[in-house]
Amino acid sequence: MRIWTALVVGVALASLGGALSAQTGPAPAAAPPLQRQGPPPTAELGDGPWELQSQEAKLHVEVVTKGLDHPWGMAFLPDGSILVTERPGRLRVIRNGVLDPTPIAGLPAIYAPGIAGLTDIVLDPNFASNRLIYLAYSKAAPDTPAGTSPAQTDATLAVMRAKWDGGSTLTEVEDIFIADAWYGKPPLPPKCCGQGPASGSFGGRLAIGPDGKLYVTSGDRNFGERVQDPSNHFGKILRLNLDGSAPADNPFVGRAGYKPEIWTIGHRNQLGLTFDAPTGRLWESEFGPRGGDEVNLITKGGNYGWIDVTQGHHYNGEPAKGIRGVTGMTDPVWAFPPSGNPGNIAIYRGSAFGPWQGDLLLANMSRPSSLLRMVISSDGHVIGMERMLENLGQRFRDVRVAPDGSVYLLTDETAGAILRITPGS
Ligand SMILES: [Ca+2]
Repeated sequence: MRIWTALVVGVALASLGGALSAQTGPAPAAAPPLQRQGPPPTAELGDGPWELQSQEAKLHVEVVTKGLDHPWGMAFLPDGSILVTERPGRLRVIRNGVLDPTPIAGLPAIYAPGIAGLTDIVLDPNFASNRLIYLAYSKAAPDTPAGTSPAQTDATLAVMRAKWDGGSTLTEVEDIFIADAWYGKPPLPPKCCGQGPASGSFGGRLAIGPDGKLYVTSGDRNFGERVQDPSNHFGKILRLNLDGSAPADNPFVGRAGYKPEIWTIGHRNQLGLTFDAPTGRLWESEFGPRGGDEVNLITKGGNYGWIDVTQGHHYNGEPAKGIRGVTGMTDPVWAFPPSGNPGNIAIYRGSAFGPWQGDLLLANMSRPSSLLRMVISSDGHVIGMERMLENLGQRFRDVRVAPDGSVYLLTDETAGAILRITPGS
């Protein structure tokens, strides 16, 4: 078994050679030319099922539903149902493998231009008894007059809590946290580096830690100049009590000029976040600028570099101040050359795919994209990589390991799907 495992990792590494050396070699001298043409259309997803051969397992891929609009996050309920968010601002439920055609009512107003909107969902650790759920979303300033265009609106990231009794509407809906990252209403300040619009880069991933705390990714809003300033929530990972307050043992509590909710600093747009229970590690994936997408191991109080340090290129070709190995900054475990377009991540722990134990699965949003399986060494380095499901031609937003060890994917499409992967025969 041990010999077989070593052999398989060797094969995976062989296919990875060029990319691995790019992690330690010098950065390219000049930015590659920026392609400005629109993305190619995504292929329509067939009905499946598909039987696929991957490096270490046969895969049976089936469609659970194709009836979702840009699904973003999902949560498995104790009774086997699945709650799913749709980015435009709807919460859906799948019972016994069937999508309820009626969205669950009771959500607050959601600011949803571009890639903003309703993002992630997690269940309270005591959901079975208290029925509480947490949702991240982007929110317009409360004083915004009705009918104001999104481009004229200040917005930020918020986390709401609600009770869901399994029926048609949420109750006890309240914002437990609103990020101090209001931004978007003109006149906008001048910005460097060819950064994108204020309606992008909200982050919005959630994870509950083994400590029972709520971890929240708060993106840089394409205003990277604010990220290294710890007196705001731009480009941070936050750690909250379940009522939205800051835990007393957060790293910067009581320090002048620091928001007490900050767990880590120096992020751009973190769309993946997951805890690995056996190791206690917190993993994160993050959109960087061109060629600077990252997978990070998150440690308390760390600074992950953005906007000063990146292995990518700024969109206007301006060089970064630092690339890697900068004192005081934590380098990524993995930086994608040239681009990874990472969605959510999951560490595989389950019975269905034995050889994948401890591997990092990453939902990838290139066109066409893949489910990446990254082999992780015991000390937390990437030592192998496999791309799967590229033949389906979809963009993958979310990946989760279900309680039964099967793997669920959300496609980031207008006719968005849930796919379920079980062992093939
Ligand atoms: Ca970084």
